[in-house]
Amino acid sequence: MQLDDVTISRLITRSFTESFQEAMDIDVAIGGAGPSGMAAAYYLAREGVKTVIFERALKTGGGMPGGGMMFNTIVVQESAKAILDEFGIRSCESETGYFTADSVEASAALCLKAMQAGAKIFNLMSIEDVMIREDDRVSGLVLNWTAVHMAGLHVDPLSVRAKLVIDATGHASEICHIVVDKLHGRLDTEGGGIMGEKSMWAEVAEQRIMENTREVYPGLIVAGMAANAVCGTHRMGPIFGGMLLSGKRAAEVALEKLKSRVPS
Ligand code: 48F
Repeated sequence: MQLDDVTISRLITRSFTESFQEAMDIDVAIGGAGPSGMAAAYYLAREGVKTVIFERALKTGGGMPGGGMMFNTIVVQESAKAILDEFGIRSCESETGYFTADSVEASAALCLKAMQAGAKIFNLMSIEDVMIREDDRVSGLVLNWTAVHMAGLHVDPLSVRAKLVIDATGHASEICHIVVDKLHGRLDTEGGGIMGEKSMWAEVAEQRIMENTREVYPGLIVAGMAANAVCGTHRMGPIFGGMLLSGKRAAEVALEKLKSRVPS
């Protein structure tokens, strides 16, 4: 069989368009394919929830592949070891009782498992706005190509509708920022706004992340480092148990909300 360049191009554009159309009306839209977003996607998709991640970068993994200061190893505490095992991520127990894992393997496993559970990831797309309707709840995302942003082009975006949105955009907590900056929305945080992350303190940061992982605005759940940044808690650096546990927790919160939601 002769390889035809145009057939290849047709297949790519048709397959992409079909998947993107599928992604336009979904249960949960997740901003960011870092560890917390991909863990959340896995736990949602395996329950049959239509879940899509929109990721700005070319590659998935967020801050995980970089390990600590480019030493590409992550540390995970005992409480999250079961999640490493569930994703098939090999780890080594150290004499301190912490586990180490290869940060590249961990990122790849999170991505593969989330997708094989049924989640879809669109890379190279940036969330630039949220969709809000009369009930004043986040009901979708507004997207554009990252390349459009990088080139500073004036190109209008496209929208996707979602029953729930998870902000897993990391330190920048970009979706929460949109809600506060554009809509002057009051978040469920101590001061009603984005409290801002505090300096590195793994012990406190990893403890608080679970209570910080919650719905902070109608229709908007916050996960991972964004949860700590929004709630004014410390950062934790290259320990990743909290990211995995927070992703799982965000999925549980979303599942509860979806169950109690009145069908529209
Ligand atoms: O930063 P990131 O890895 O977030 P996370 O899941 O994990 C945090 C850790 O990596 C580390 C840490 C923990 O130990 O402190 O930093 O909370 O992944 C966030 C992803 O979101 C993407 C970004 O490219 C990254 O891959 N992202 C950020 N803003 C947007 C976005 C946006 N507006 N649209 C789409 N993707």
